[in-house]
Amino acid sequence: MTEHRLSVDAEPYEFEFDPKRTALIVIDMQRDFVEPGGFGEQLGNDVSQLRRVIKPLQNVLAAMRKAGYTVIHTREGHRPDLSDCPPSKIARGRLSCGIGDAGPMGRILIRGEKGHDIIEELKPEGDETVVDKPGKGAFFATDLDFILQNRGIGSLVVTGVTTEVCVNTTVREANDRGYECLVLEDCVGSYFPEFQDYALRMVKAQGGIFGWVTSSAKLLAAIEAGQSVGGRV
Ligand code: TIU
Repeated sequence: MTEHRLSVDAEPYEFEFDPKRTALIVIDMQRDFVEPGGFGEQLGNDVSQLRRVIKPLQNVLAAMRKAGYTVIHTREGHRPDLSDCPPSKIARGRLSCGIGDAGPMGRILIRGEKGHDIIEELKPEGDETVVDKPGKGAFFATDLDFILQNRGIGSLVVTGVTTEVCVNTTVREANDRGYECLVLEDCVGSYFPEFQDYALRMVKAQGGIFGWVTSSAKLLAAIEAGQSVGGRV
C-alpha cells in the first residue's frame, strides 16, 4: 500500500498523517457529562460549558465519515454491579448522588442507562466502534490499543470531553504507546475555561510533548484538499 500523507497547519508545527492510518476518536460525549442530571452536574459543574463542542464536532464527524476515516467513540462507565469501579472512585467527592446511584437519567455512569449513552447529536453510525472504558484514559482496561493495531492506525484526531480529564489522559496514554495525536481545540471542552487553555498548552508545549493542537476548520481544509481514504486498511 502506498502512503498518502496529508499535512495540516497545527501547533507547535504542521501535523502530517496518512488518512488510511488515522482515526477520529470522540471521547465521552455522553449525557452524563453534557446534559443536566448526570455525573458532571453531580460533581458541581455547569454542563452548558461543554455544549459548544457539539456543532463543530458534528461537522468533523460528517466530513471524516464521508471521506472514509475510521471513527471510534468512547464512553466512561461501569457494569451494573460496579465490579469494575474502584471503591476509591465511588467514594471520591463524598457525593450524595454519585456513581451507581439513581439520577434523573438512570443510574449514574452505569452501562445501559440513558445517562451513560452518547448524546443524540453525535450518535455512532453503522459499524463505528464504541469503546466502553472504566477509567479516564481510553486505553486503561479496554481493547482500544488492540483495535487500533488491527486496523493499522498510527494517528489519532482527538475530540470530546473533558479536555483536562479524559481527553488529556487519553492523549498521554496514546503518546506513550507511539500514536501521534492531533487535538481539535474547538471540539474538546472543559467545565473550566482556564483548564481548557492550560490543558491544550500542556499537549503542545516543549515541541509537542504529547501531541499537536489545531482547529476543526484547519483539519477540514486539509481533508477536503486531500482525497477520500478509499477503504480501510
Ligand atoms: N469530571 C470531568 O471533568 N471528567 C470526567 O469525569 N470524565 C471525562 O472527562 N470524560
